[in-house]
Amino acid sequence: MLRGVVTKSTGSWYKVRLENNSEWNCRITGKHKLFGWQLTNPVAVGDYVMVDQEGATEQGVIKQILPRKNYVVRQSPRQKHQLHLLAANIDQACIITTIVQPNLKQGFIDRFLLMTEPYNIPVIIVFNKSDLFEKEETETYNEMKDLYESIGYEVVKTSTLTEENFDYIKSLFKDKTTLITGQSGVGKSSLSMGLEPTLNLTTFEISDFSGKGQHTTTFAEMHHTSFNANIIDTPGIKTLSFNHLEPADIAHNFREIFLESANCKYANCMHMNEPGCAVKQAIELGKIHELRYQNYLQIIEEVEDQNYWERHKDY
Ligand SMILES: Nc1nc2c(ncn2[C@@H]2O[C@H](COP(=O)(O)OP(=O)(O)OP(=O)(O)O)[C@@H](O)[C@H]2O)c(=O)[nH]1
Ligand SMILES: [Mg+2]
Ligand SMILES: [Zn+2]
Repeated sequence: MLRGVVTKSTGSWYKVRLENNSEWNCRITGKHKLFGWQLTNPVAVGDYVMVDQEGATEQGVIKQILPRKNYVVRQSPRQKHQLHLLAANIDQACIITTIVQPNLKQGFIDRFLLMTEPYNIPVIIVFNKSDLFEKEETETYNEMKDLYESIGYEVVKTSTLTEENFDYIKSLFKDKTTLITGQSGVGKSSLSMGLEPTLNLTTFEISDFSGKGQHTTTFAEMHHTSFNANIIDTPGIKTLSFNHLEPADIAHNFREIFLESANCKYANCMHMNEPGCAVKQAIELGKIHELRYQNYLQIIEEVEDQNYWERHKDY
């Protein structure tokens, strides 16, 4: 058997880069689960695997998935009761977002952070298309930068047209494996290509009508760059739901809310209407941002609704 890393995942076959740098197309057999949940893709980009050659050409079968140091997993958008692995064994994640074209969806940032917090994966939030920023957009950017930096995430703006901060972003990516994520049309593939012009990825004009992306990238793929970075370009995410989580998981993974909750009167405080809630007090004092709390409440509500229907579905 040979050891390699998965560089592309389509859900039915996988590209595996072996230690001698050759790339094989591989399939996998058997059923694979994560915490009893079925996976739409048992192997993720970034997974280390053992493969056996199959046939004479560069084809193989994945026989074993080696233990993961971390992974990013979401509820499958198509199969509600399955999980989808975005990537494994990453050093950091980079959320690409925009203020305009498409409009900022701050809730998406908070939802994405729920997937990286359990493993304390460092996150860089990149605001792309800074060439389109006018006064109002710059103000929004500064507010977002203050908010996310205050809770410990790196925030930087860039533009694939002006190449603002490209050197800095390259220095952040160098010697690391970075998962690039974000909604469709924000410029994930454009940024990967801007940083590494030898890459040849497909990008697409966002539709003028809706301002939405077209979901141009369809499979996750890891690219190695000349400045020794592994960049994982991924398809745009439409929505992120968290059926597989409990309300307490949400409370634990909003970083600043969790920190403050040590001071709540009740150990199991969910920061709704309980007396002596330190989180609500921190919001009033401006220590916790109201937008983060609103997103927290909304996700808790979704998860609770979901759990309710799950428990009662047989009646
Ligand atoms: N004005 C401006 N347009 C940009 C910038 N970066 C990317 N674009 C444009 O945004 C559109 C979408 O870019 P893509 O790189 O395909 O976006 P993506 O995030 O990879 O989209 P999906 O693959 O669908 O998830 C293209 O028309 C790009 O030319 C930027 O910095 N400024
Ligand atoms: Mg793309
Ligand atoms: Zn509380």
